[in-house]
Amino acid sequence: MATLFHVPTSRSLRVLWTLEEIGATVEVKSLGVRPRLHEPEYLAINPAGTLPALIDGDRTIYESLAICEYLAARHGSDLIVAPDEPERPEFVQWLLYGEATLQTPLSAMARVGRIRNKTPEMQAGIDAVLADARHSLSMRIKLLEQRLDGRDFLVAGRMTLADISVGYPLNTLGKPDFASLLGPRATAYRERLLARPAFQRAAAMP
Ligand SMILES: N[C@@H](CCC(=O)N[C@@H](CS)C(=O)NCC(=O)O)C(=O)O
Repeated sequence: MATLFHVPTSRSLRVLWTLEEIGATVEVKSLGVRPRLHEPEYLAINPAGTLPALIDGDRTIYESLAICEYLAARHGSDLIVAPDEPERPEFVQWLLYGEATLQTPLSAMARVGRIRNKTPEMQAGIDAVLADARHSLSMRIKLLEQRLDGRDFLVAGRMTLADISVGYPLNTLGKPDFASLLGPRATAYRERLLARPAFQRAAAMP
């Protein structure tokens, strides 16, 4: 059985959510802490120190969405929009949008938020990064808001990995600081995704 390396609230949530949607299981190894600096055993598996990683036999996969795609394909799941379906290009676009475009300003905010022992000059720089990231995020959410006009899901009229990809940063956007960035469609979409039993079960994994 494949093994997933997981930290609650990390991007391994996407993988657990995918598994719950499919009704499939893997062995889950919960590391409990940020592994990058503290877990030599994990660094031997993934020298980049990022989560998640999946080991399946002699294969290791590191990117959360590559792992989701790998597992969904192996189970023949319609969470993947197949190459011969009309909305395949939109599927790939939104699959990448969740990580490469929506998540990046959030990651920048989290990264500068971890800086300790700040001087006033550093704080001014951090505030500038935070303001810039927030502005990017607000612009990037506008495209999502537009896409959701008349749609319950992002592509193909059904739940796909694109929704799981975008659902991960949307989950973070529940914090009060961010509520004003989401328009009415993105707010309702976020609530629909997070209410899915598969998401609820995945998010409850320790
Ligand atoms: N694009 C990668 C990003 C992986 C990533 O940055 N994961 C975070 C946790 S959500 C992490 O491991 N951060 C630790 C670090 O930045 O060193 C993916 O989707 O798997």
